[in-house]
Amino acid sequence: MTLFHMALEQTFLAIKPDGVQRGLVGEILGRFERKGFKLIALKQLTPSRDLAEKHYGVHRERPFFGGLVDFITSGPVVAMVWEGDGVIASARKMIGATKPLEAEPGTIRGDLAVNIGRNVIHGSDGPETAKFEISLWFQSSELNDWIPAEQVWRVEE
Ligand code: 3AN
Repeated sequence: MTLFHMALEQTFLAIKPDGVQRGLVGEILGRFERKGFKLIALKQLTPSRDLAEKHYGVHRERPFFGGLVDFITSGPVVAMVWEGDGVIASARKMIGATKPLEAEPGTIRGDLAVNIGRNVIHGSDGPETAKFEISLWFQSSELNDWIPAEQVWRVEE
């Protein structure tokens, strides 16, 4: 049996207050579990304004920034780190387009959302963003390093 380590990526995902309020946490977690990604960290928190403004810093000048920060700080968010091959782009595909009406059926937003300001979930859009967002939302001690039995099957040749 040959064992080797694949180049794994990590991404930051967050179920926004609308997803939590609508009882979609289990549905969303299940999609990433069933896909085969590995859950590295998970917590529920109501973000501070400071955290939200840093997270959405690139949108600071946009007209919707104030409303976006108000919304994301309005209640509990489920923050997660997921790991896997190509997980950053794959999670974005599974999430779907920013505008839910443009998101394909089968995606989270395509199936579960209609409103751009209430689009259920956030996912990092690239490797640099993922690194920044993981370190913004989590302490390194909150990230769990573990090997699912399934990964041992996958690396067998
Ligand atoms: P995504 O979440 O798909 O990466 P971004 O990064 O362009 O999309 O936007 C971040 C968040 O800002 C979106 N998830 C959405 O909630 C909100 N947003 C983006 N564009 C608008 C808009 N035109 N009006 C209201 N909210 C918006």
